[in-house]
Amino acid sequence: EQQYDPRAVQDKWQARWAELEPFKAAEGDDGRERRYALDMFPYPSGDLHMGHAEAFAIGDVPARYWFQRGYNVLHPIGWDSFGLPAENAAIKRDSHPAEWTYANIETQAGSFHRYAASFDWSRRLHTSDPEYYRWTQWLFLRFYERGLAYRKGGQVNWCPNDQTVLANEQVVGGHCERCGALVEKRVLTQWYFKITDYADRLLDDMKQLEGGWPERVLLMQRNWIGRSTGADVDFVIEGRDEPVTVYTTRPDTLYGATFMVVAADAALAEEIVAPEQRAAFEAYRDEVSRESEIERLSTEREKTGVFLGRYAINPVNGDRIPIWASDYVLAEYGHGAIMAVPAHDQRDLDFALKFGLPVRVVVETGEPDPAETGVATAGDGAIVNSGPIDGLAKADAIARITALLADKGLGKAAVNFRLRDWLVSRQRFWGCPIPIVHCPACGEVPVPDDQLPVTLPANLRGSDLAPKGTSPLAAAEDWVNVDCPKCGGAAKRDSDTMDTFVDSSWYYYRYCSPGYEDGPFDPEAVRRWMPVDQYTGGVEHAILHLLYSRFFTKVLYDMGMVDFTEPFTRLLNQGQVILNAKAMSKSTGNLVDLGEQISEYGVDVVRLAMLFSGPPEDDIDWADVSPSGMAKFLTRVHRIATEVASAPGADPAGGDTALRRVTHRTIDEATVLVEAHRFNVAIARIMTLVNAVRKAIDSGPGAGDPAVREAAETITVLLSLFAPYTAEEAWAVLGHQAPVIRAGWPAADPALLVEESVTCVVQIAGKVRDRLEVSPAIETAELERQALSSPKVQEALGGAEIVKVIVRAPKIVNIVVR
Ligand code: ANZ
Ligand code: ZN
Repeated sequence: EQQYDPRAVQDKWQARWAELEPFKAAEGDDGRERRYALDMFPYPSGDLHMGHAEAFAIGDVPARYWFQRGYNVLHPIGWDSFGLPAENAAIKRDSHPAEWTYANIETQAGSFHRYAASFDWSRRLHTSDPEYYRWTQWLFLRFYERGLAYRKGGQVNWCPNDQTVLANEQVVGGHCERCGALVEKRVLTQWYFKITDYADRLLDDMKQLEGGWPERVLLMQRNWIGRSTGADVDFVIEGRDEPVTVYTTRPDTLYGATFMVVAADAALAEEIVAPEQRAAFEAYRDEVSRESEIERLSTEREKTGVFLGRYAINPVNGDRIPIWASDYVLAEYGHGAIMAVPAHDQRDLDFALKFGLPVRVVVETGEPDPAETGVATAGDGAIVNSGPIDGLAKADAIARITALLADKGLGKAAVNFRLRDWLVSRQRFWGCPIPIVHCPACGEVPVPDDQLPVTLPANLRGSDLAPKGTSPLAAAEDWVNVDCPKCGGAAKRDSDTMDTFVDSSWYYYRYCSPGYEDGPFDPEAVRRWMPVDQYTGGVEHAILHLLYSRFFTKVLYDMGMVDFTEPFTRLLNQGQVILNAKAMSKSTGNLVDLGEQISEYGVDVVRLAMLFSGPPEDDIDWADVSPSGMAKFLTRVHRIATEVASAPGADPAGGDTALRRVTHRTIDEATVLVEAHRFNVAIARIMTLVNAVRKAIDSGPGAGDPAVREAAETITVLLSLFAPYTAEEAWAVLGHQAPVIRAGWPAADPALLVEESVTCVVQIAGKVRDRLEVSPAIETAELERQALSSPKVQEALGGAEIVKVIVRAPKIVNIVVR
């Protein structure tokens, strides 16, 4: 007998699929149910690695399951092909970023084919293609018209290594998300998308995602948006006409406000500082400008600050309180100034104790005096030392004081968000050009739609692209100088490019109607396919990409272009592939090479090992997986198919009922498990069925038994989701002409799902009239129904009047007649 080698069958089936195109989505409506399975599209950095292999194996299962069920499935692929690595490679190799990018895309596409990904290749897109980014620019202009894309000057995050600005979302722990450099602050004029206009809806619409998205992703988004409720309170400043507004979540503690703190880098501090304190203030402010936001918000660090030499009046008790500047208050949050309540806020207390400022308790929590212990009391308790609100509990006190302030015109209820507008301009070359022209006479002028796309110049390469702090496009004279679209005068193109997260915020719409010429997508096609039923990708996108995509979708909804408000119904975040507990990443290198694994074991073994190792959300330690165990399993499956195929035909009426029960229970459970994304358990069930078949062949009715064939075919179809090449091969061995992808999904026979049965005796007036085979778990009402509808019972009753039915499930039914 020949040994089964999973590698030997790959090319044959690959060619067959290429010919049949079984993964092509059907246009139009053919009456079938539709499903959209989406994988986060890759960045073309070199060839596919183990992380891709895992993510795409996981994403392939629901898609193949839906194909198998006969649904019309959209399972597309494309590339997120703008971005810095291409540009850095081009600088190093003295080439154009497109060369590196498109070469890598071809390599990855070849690997995806080999890896048996069930993609509809006809919808392939690349975000760096002019026919794609034409529509990214078109969307930018629609945002611009709606006031959702705007330019403003201000402090921004600057990566000194990549020489470009970064969005807040791209700063992780004070470092550049991409290169790890310590992020600096710079004051620059940049483009922003007004995502803050959508903060409430981004939060509220999460209700639609509960149950479909991982709880932790929803939590991360909720925290990132960071809605807080409280009040704005106006403080009069001595010697200044305008009062200063502070935002507080605890207006109930207003009587305990003993000083005020202004962000050291806020314009207000600069404006109000008294002359004698100016030198000290400026020295301090310069220090602060070098700190990261993380450092500033740290509760561990010793507090620093400087007195501004000015006083404010507490609006409820008239106290004259000093105004300080410090780094622990952020210029960009709330109003950039706070009322400090040291007794009940730890940071305020640390500051008060450091600088000898008064501490006044206004909530009686029963805890020791904060001024003594250095621990602020944040618990609930009755309000004290607070005039008209004394004795009230927190919620009542907040309501009361807010109303009082509102009456006097000194404040109002307020909501604040942590979310900031999305900084979208980048000073780099390999991105989507911003379609705006700056004209000395007309100002910002949008490039007319019929002049899109504004394409990148092809003649810049190598050192032309080296980071210099301004976009390399600004130096491309023949590109940047244009006539103003409005007045025809000499003008300049905006030379920044868009954050690549703009490109990826809408690619899944383009898949619905690739090549559509009249807009970014055909609204009809989007109505048919969207929202995405299943989105698979890494949890590293829990905030950035998913939040931006949700934002885009809401804007498209407001533009009347789509009729739903959330793009992704269900989200699955796969774990990482690690080795000996070390993550494989850019810094540690790819510890296991995907290409080598595939050459050694074959695609099916690698896929199966990935999927069998644990729940898809968990990390896979490649040191713990057993490719050889998977190879043995596939060999067993193949051997069963061979034996069944060559067995002499047996009596078709025969059939091992015990085996049939196992088969149908496996179908039933595998269906539920696949839908619940418990792929590893589904595979374990298939393995159990394989064992049962082996036993039936060796020491049961033998390979010719119809129940054995049924089981072998079931194994093959179920396995096609996880090890598609082997499944096709086994299916052909079993004698089928059409591929297994066309075999449909098996249906479990409910009669065979009954665990085991017990005999129930049905008596009429004490005499046994029938015996029923029922499930041991049968419910009383169902058993009564079955007993009464039994023909034998009906006959014995012969029209007699039933007085009572006594049911002792599952064993006895007693019918009392008159
Ligand atoms: C007085 C107070 C008393 C406060 C108390 C808290 C506790 P969230 O929940 O994050 O919105 N705050 C306001 N603006 C700030 C800024 N720009 N930088 C740093 N801190 C700021 O936090 C709101 C609370 O954080 C506000 O409520 C304010 O301190 C502070 F027992 O006001 B609170
Ligand atoms: Zn002009």
